[in-house]
Amino acid sequence: MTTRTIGDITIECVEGDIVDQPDVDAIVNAANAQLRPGGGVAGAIHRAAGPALAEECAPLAPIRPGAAVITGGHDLPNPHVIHCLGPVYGRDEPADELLAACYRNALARAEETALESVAFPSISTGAFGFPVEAAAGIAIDAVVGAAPTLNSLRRIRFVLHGKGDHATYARALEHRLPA
Ligand code: AR6
Repeated sequence: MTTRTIGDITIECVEGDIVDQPDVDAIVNAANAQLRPGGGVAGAIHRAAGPALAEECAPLAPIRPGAAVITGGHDLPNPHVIHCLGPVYGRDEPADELLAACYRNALARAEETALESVAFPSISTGAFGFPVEAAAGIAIDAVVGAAPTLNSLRRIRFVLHGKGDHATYARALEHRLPA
């Protein structure tokens, strides 16, 4: 695990599975516009949460790239899920700004609900094709940039699938907040 603190907020990068983070108040979904179960992160979250999650999501859809909405966690160990629609790389522009907006809007939903902890996957870097190196820099910049404005959040975790993505996010965090 790679960890940095900024003010009283801890930012962590861990290798793991987004549906296996029982100690956080919300996990973030790399959703589709219709907020339906899909592949990747969305598939894993809907499988673990059970069908009631899709039922709660239906009236909130569709959402636009960069947007974030919050629901309950249903059968997940987490009380909440925050669903973000990342940009499809090469189609939704400006891609960098839309990706940053996902992270900022997810943090805003968490703060509105007075959450203390949230875990993000690497939004847009799977089916949506965003290059992970660039996405990691944008994600870390967005979270570190928002940190001074946060009131309730104390812990923000990035959960990366695989050693390569973990190393990329950890490097971006170390670069943005040198020890
Ligand atoms: N835990 C953590 N990371 C994961 C997990 C997991 N369980 N599963 C995959 N990843 P993606 P996107 C990584 O495709 O690019 C869906 O079909 C994965 O290796 O889930 O935003 C939706 O329905 C990759 O690095 O999200 C949408 O249509 C990253 O998470 C679309 O894909 C994101 O991969 C969203 O595409």
